Amino acid sequence: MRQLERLFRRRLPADRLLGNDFARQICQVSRDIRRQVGVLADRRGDVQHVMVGDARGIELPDWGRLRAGRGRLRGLRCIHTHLTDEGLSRDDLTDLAVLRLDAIVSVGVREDGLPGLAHTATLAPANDDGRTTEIHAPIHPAELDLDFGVFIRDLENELSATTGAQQVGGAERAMLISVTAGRDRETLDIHVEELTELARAAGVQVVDVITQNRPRLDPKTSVGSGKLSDLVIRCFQQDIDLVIFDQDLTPTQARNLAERMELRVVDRTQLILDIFAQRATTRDGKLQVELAQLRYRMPRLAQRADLSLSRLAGGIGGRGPGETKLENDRRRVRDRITRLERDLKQLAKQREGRRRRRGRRGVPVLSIVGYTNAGKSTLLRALTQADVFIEDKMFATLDPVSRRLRFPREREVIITDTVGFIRDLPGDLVAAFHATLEELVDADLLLHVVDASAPDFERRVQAVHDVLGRIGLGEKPELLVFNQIDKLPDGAAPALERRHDCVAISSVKKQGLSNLLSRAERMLWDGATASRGASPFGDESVEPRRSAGGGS
Ligand SMILES: Nc1nc2c(ncn2[C@@H]2O[C@H](COP(=O)(O)OP(=O)(O)OP(=O)(O)O)[C@@H](O)[C@H]2O)c(=O)[nH]1
Ligand SMILES: [Mg+2]
Repeated sequence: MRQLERLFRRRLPADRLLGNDFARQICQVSRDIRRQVGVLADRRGDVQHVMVGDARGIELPDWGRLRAGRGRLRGLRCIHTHLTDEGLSRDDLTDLAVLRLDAIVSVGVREDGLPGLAHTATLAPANDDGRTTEIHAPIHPAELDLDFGVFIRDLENELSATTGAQQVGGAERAMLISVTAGRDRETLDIHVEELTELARAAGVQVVDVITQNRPRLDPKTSVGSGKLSDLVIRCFQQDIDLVIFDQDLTPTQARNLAERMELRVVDRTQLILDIFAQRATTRDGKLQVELAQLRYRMPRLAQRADLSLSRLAGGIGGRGPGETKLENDRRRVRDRITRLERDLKQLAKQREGRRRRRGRRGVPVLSIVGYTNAGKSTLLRALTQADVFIEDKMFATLDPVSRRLRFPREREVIITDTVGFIRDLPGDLVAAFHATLEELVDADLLLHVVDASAPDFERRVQAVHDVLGRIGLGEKPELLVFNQIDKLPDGAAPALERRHDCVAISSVKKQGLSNLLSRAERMLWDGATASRGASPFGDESVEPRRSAGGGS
């Protein structure tokens, strides 16, 4: 104990990584007690911590949430002994990365208690070969003549040069991670591309994309633990502080990852929720998003009430459901959920009233549905000249918009545009958006808009059908509308029309719209009239019916 305590009073030479006297001293203690011994020393050379491990390992103190500055090292170096002269271990390198140490050094202890070789690693600035650490050649402490003061100043300059240059417009810098259990390459690419689009829609700058194929996802951290320390360093090198997982993370995985990476970690569901939170403008929309966010957070709160919420639950750029509501208190969250549910029920009742009045007037309803970014709002605008928000971003539309549309022969319908769908739409979101989606219940015909230029359009059609099925609308009559045909090569559109029994249009170029209207008209009036021999538009008078060859 006395010898260990004496280590605190030691001062390392400030301009040297490690003096030989010091190496002798920790090696001596280490051999006496047959355990690893280590210190953390600051830039002045003062020993800040003394650590004692066992024969094979040593644990560094837990800094909690204290973080080094952006692109900065922590100003501490770790010097510790290894009872056998095997060099730095994987754990050593992980500590170097996660704790952003100036350097980590292991000194082998010889049988006679004298120091053997010193193995040193430092973090590498971003480089083309994807190297994350610099492993220096092993050298005896007595021969170590590196000027550490100069070395660390240069390293920090290099680090801040690479990170500083990458700073663009203040957008958050993110790494995307897709861990797949036996998915094929093509599916993986599509998933990554979609996640990139989602990130872009959330206003995040994607700096790095990592994919990993594992036979099985790691239940604790999703990615394997070896990969994890690599990821931490890559994030550090590229000044990334947000990690987005394509796979939904369990509360346990999210917590483990946030703790081990010392970074903010979100999954796809959270990302989508965040986009929704940014886009919600109406009272309905805002309440629904908040409800979905809280439901998502609830099990994560329940797990660990004491963990700082900012990292686990915070949205992109800290846009959660408001600071005051981010109470780290399950009961309050539950109360809030109950209130939101009540308010939303109230609003749903009002909407129901509006719908019934509309229904009595006998105006049929055409609802535009489809995958997000397919061009639904563009179609609404092309048909009605409505001034709606259109953007080449996912989930541009959140709140439903309805317009009157005059058909030829003086017939009138109401046409509505609403939130787009996506594959694996999170359950909480479907539940929370029930109020909005139930507008679709009244639809007499669904115009299912498909981006015909998407390579995976068939999967998207399937994803939309899945969501429709989940909200109980799988049997609604549907007209498939293949949009964006202006992007296709000549002759492709007629082929699509034949193969999928759809109408092919371009909302932007306003091609095929009259064809679309006459098909819709036939399905609304003639088709239903033929089957029922009566006016189709009394309340509840339309028999659910899928269009022939709905393409599903
Ligand atoms: N080339 C081409 N682009 C189109 C067409 N229709 C829509 N777009 C573009 O596709 C992008 C998405 O259009 P939106 O109308 O916002 O799509 P949306 O389906 O409403 O999307 P969300 O509301 O985000 O789900 C925009 O950049 C449109 O300009 C089309 O027929 N041709
Ligand atoms: Mg839209």
